Amino acid sequence: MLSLNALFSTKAVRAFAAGAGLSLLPMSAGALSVTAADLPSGETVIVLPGVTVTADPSSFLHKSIAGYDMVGVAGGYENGEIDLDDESISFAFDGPQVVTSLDLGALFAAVEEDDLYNEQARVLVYSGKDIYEYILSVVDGTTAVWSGPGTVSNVSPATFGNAAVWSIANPFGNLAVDTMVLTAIGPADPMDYRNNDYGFVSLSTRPIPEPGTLSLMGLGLAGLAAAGRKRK
Ligand SMILES: [Ca+2]
Ligand SMILES: [Ca+2]
Repeated sequence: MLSLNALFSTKAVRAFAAGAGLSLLPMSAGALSVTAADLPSGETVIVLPGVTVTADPSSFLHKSIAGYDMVGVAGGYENGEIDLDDESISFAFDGPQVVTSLDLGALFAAVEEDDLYNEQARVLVYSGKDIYEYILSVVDGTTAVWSGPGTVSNVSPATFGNAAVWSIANPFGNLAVDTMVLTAIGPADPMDYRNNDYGFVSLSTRPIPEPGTLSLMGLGLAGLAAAGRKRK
């Protein structure tokens, strides 16, 4: 069976909707893709199509490790990473999105990059009035655990000389995400303040049809069905 999105994007539905003078504007938000390259060093707020990205409390700063470009926050305990000095990078979507992938880097296994422990990343998600917390925990050089739905895979090993990049597919399931915030979580040893710092590599999303769109789509599908019957 076709998903709603697949149905909605079929040419027939669009053609019918256009013919009936129905607006498909909410789809114009479309799927989003953000990479570190979209967030230049020195900037604090970047407005991209469909999403506004903010670095706090200072500016974006890039870091290149083993050929992987990632972006964190300038200053704090570790330049160019999101660290425990109350740093964050937030993604505020113009309309709710389902996040389909999230890639994070510089999350190393214990003792590989001066960290005493396997690093962790903390991701907060705002959905309507609810706030959810998710944690990515490195287990070893090529294994990590994600506390949410979806699956995490290793892109670059979490060992010295590599970039410790992890890719999480469908990290929040079908949750309608208004805002996603990348933050650091306290380390097991408060003295090891550089533990659990990391960088943003990329994300991608797909839009959630708004209620108005769904009802329009219902009209469109009904019309399509009717048109189909007439042709027979
Ligand atoms: Ca920092
Ligand atoms: Ca790190």
